[in-house]
Amino acid sequence: MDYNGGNFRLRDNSPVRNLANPANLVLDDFDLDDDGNTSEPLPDADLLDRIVGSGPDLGAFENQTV
Ligand SMILES: [Ca+2]
Ligand SMILES: [Ca+2]
Repeated sequence: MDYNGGNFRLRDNSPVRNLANPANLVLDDFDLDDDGNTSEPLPDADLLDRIVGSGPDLGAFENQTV
């Protein structure tokens, strides 16, 4: 969204949304998002859902807009 300002979240229209391979995601073994579910993928860097839309986004932050 704002590279120079240090905001590395993806814009809604970013071409790299949904491009990551879900097979490469690591499980949330330590339940970092504290929702009691350790069989889901590790949350993103904001501790929000790692997969929104048709697949995980490239980068540390998942765009949460469907
Ligand atoms: Ca996505
Ligand atoms: Ca969890």
